[in-house]
Amino acid sequence: MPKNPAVQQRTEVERLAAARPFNTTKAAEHGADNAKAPPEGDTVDASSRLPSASTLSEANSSDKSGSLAVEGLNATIDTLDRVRVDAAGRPLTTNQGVRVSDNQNSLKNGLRGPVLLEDFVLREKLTHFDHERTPERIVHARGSAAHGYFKCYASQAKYTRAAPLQAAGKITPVFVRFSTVAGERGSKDTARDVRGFAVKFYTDEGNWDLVGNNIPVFFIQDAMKFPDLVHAVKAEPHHGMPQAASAHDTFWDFVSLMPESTHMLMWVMSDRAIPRSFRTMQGFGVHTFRLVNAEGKSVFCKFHWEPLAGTHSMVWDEAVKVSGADPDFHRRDLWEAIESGAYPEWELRLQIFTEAQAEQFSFDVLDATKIVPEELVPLIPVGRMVLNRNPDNFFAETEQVAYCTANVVPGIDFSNDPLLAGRIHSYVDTQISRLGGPNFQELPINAPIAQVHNNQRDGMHRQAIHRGRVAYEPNSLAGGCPFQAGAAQGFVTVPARLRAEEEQAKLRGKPEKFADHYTQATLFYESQTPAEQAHIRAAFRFELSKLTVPAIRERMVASLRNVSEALARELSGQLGMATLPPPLPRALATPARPEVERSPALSLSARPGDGSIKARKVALLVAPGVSWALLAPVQRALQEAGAVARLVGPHIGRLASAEDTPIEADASWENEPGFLFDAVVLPDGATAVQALMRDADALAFVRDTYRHGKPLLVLGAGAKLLDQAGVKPGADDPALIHVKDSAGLKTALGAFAAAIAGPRRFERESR
Ligand code: HDE
Repeated sequence: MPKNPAVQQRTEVERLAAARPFNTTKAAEHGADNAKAPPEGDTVDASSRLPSASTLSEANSSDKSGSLAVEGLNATIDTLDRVRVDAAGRPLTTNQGVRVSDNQNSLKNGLRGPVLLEDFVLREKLTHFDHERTPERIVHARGSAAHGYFKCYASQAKYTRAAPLQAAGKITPVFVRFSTVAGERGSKDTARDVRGFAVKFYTDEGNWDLVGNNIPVFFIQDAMKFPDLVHAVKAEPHHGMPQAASAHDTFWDFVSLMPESTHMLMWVMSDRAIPRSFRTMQGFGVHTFRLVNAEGKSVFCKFHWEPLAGTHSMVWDEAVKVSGADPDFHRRDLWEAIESGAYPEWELRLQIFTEAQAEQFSFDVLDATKIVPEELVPLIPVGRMVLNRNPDNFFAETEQVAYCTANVVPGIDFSNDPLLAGRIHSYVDTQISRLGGPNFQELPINAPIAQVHNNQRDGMHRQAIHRGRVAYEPNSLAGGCPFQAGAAQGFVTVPARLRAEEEQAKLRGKPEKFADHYTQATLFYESQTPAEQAHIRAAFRFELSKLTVPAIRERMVASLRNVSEALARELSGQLGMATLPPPLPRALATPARPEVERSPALSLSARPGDGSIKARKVALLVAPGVSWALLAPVQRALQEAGAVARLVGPHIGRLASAEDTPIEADASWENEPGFLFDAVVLPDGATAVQALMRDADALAFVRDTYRHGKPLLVLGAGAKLLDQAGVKPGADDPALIHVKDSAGLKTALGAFAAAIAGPRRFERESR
């Protein structure tokens, strides 16, 4: 007679429970020493799998239930292959898997009769469609993302036990989302705004999210002010305008009353806020974090992402025009670069300093409106990140990905930055409403690749099907599992101390050094090149000129007098202010003496990039009669260097060249105007040049390219176009390259490529 399984289960359950007569780790829950090094949980091995089963029927498998749970395995964290769907060769079905015979017509009572409520196919399709949108992110609504990996250069174990930094060559998968902040999900890419730079590392020890920006400081110092900041910068609530723009009263009203935002304002008014591409932005963790090694020793750390392609931005006129012609400009650029195999890359660099060093700094490292100048604490390169795969589905991945500053792994810890503390709360909270409940971590894009086992259960859209009846700890009925990992394996918070006695009280306030609002704003402005400074002034002028309340404008100019007298004076003149207002009173009468008064690293020009022109877009203007003999080798050379070389003509399609070779224009200046390209080639061929000279749009193409500081390669008679477009070149312009015939082509192409990879010629703006 086989044993009755129910009786056997009861017996084994009793044995397992009895094996744990008391909670052996209970005592270790108390006292300061235990608090720093919690023990591993107590476990008991079960003699079989029977005691932990939910049901005695678990071995009865089917196509849906599958077979027994594999011991210790959590299938919800498998690769995304598990949920990838490919309908090739498959018939259309309902969500219940029922094949749909007719996807064209509703079920009706007769051909001309009323539609029947019984039509479950129609109702399922419409119901699902009605709910296709989830609420958009309250900030950073518009974004684009890609998969990739992070590869460690060398072990950083002396600083941190974080899994991605443990060994040379170690690879960790990542999913990175770039975003604008203020605009809605359908807004434009090239708005003046800070960009989000959020990296999810799927490490062996759980997910680590480094949710940063492309600017290393922030507007505010305490999370308490975040809703105010966002309400001020988003479209004004009465009429819902302006979209994706800070140039309006409420934003400047708020920031001019919050002088701690001044440093960030300098960055946001600089070209950093109108990047050429996500690929050409730096990224920053912004806050001071901690790295913790296996001995529990910690250091402070700031995270920096350095783009291999260098830092490049747009000019304002270009950004405005691009936003109309291609609101998806950055999204398209990232997508196309990856599709073409030009994988964007960044190097991760760390600024590491001790608590003792931090105390000596003239600024507070817990203040997110301050940087740690690179000249004070150098950057250590620790690895590189490559984005090498576009998502399969924008919604399932880019939209549903949920980043959270609370997602850290052993080896990474927080500082006491009060802005960071608010973020640790806010991200989970917002995902719960945006993604409909507490189980958003189980969405495939959010699930870690590390095992997940805990006693959290139920809630909307639960995916995991837990075996057994135990959902609590301590337990004896599941042999104590899942058990507390303990200090050796688990995440242990650094037992950081508060130093000063007066800090050890419940209070609301800011440290004294937080009151220095202007020193680093001045450092940033003074560290820019003259062209960058001119752009900052122009941005302030534009934004402040949009205000309808003169008092706010005056308050802001008064505040800027504390940054740079020259900046404030020039602005007041350009804004038609009768007098220069007195400087805004400073919160800190005598600011601390800064360690660094000029930081060349803060200029975009400090990072020219690796010289590559991969995925850069070049327009080769064409018209009937164009000299193909000279143009064809240019196109070939650009393509060989990885650039996208497009023939842009008066219309798309076939045109005859001077040599009578038919050529195919793949764009027209109507559907892809000049400002969408990184550089332009003006062709040779008398008839073509004559035609181009008579075409106002072709001339605007040339003018914009020149004025936006971009390279032009001028072939033969194409030079006449410059004149006709009203371009008056300066004497020394390395980005304006002339070639008469094929003899000089090779050298010219070299110079052209260098100019495309290099900086813009800003001096042309004033010509
Ligand atoms: Fe965020 N932020 N934030 N933020 N943030 C969000 O989370 C918040 C801050 C950043 O691509 C929200 O999922 C508070 C600084 C990025 O999905 C929300 C505070 C930095 C992204 C939120 C800040 C950031 C967000 C909205 C002040 C740079 C987009 C949707 C205490 C270091 C991530 C969401 C993505 C998104 C709250 C300040 C970066 C509401 C309360 C500083 C890159 O939770």
